Amino acid sequence: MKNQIAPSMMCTDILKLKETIEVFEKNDIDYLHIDVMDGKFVPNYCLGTDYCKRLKKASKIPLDIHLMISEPENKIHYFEFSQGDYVSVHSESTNHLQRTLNFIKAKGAKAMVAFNPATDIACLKYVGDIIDGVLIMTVNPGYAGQPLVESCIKKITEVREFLDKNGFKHVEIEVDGNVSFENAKRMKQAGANIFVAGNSSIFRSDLTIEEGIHKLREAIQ
Ligand code: S6P
Ligand code: MG
Repeated sequence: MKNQIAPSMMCTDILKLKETIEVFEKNDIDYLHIDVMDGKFVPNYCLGTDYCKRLKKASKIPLDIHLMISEPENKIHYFEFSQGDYVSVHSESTNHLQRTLNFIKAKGAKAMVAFNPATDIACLKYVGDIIDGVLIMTVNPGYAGQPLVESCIKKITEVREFLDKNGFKHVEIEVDGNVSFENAKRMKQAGANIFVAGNSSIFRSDLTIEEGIHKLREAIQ
């Protein structure tokens, strides 16, 4: 499975957004990871519909919209996404997981189910046939720059094994939260192939974004 990098847009310097996107394009970045937070499903507020719309116009890099919102089935139609984009929905955020994933697929985009660190993965049995990806949160969602929840490394292995054994080998695994160079290596070994890059890798004060991308690529080779 192809290793891919999805920079977390909430970690970018908003005043340097244009230059940052140019660096991503020059370095063949795979997705722009957009954290959408509603202050309810998670304590924080972050990015939204207009931001997604503007980025879609500004760059050809596909979006990876991470919905951390309550009842996404009632709000997802406000977002613009299409073929090539990923949209992830938290299993804990809705009573209508399958319906919401189907809505994403009907738009031609790729659907992901997301799990908080303490959430069981049992629903994969019922949505495995719809999804293109599983997003494993390796920190509790809401903030960047948090420490890794160690038990989530084992969860990556469990998810990969479940998918492979049940006819869903094509389903990708994205990891999000403290994907440092060291952790990325372990996450890759456990079965992840899409890596959300934030403050622990490409947005660090001791490296340029480009240097961070190169170092992360080396780590997940
Ligand atoms: C957290 C959010 C993430 C963060 C990312 C930041 O709620 O979903 O996408 O932006 O984890 O990366 P880091 O390296 O600072 O943990
Ligand atoms: Mg995220």
